[in-house]
Amino acid sequence: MRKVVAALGALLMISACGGQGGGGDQVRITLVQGLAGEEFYETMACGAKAKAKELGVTLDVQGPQKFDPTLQTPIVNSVVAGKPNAMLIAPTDVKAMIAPLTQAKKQDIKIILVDTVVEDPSIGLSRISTDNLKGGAAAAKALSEQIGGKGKALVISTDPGVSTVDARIKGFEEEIKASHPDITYLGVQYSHNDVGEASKIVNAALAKDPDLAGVFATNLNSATGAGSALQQAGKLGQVKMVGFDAGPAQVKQLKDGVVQALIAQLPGDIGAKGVEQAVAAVKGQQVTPSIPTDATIVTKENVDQPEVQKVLYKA
Ligand code: T6T
Repeated sequence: MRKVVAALGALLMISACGGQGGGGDQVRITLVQGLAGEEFYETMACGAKAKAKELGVTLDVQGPQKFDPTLQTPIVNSVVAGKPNAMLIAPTDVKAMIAPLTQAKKQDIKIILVDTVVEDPSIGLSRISTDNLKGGAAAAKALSEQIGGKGKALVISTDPGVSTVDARIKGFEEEIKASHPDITYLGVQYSHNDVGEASKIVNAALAKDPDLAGVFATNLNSATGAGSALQQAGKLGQVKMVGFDAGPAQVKQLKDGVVQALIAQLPGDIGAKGVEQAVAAVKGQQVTPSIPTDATIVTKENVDQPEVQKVLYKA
């Protein structure tokens, strides 16, 4: 019975954003997510599927169970073996994913980078992502505003070597250094994209620095874990938080006063634009090397506005 319910759940998830993209069988594209089942990448998959359907191409979506290059590499290898015309991928590490993607390139699979990138700029005909450096700076400004421009601030990220969150940290640090002299920056700690680990980091930070004023969490899981630690420690109000991403758990934390600002990306647009670029590359048409997508600062005050509701991630 449980199996039937699980199978039904899987079917419902697929139909929630219009089913697998498809129709024509001329162009075959695979999207390799950074992490399967996570709201950012599922919203990206929805955007990609809708665009694939519109353009009459076939889209298959795969992703690892953890944001981890050792799990993403075998997926890329098996996608390459199936020889799709194009691959949209969010590489989980700037270095480790270069070798498997080089193999894909050698097979003439058109590679489009969605969200994250690798250090080798020759990989990826097009790169579509948020301006994460700018997003990190925006997070610093928002956090500074919340803590009155002074006090101790901590950053919680996933792992070094992930291009997006590394850029967010850089943007945050540069902004604090340049314009917020009374903020004491405590540095960055890594949660390995694990909610429980992010909570532990915040608990330890509170024990060491009971006067902690602010936290910037660079992505979904870091923010979920950091926020629940602040809530459980009874620190709401004293410690202010800004988080990247806007999944259902983050929006709840915003409404509950756990986090004061969210930076919402446009994962659906990233997926859709990725498919457009992939199709153009396969058809030998002009491809745009770099496409920045927008980010929106979501607060308790604007979260219910219709244009802000549109940028919140799908469950
Ligand atoms: O923040 C997104 C994504 O942009 C990043 O590359 C990895 O984490 C997320 O998927 C959210 O968890």
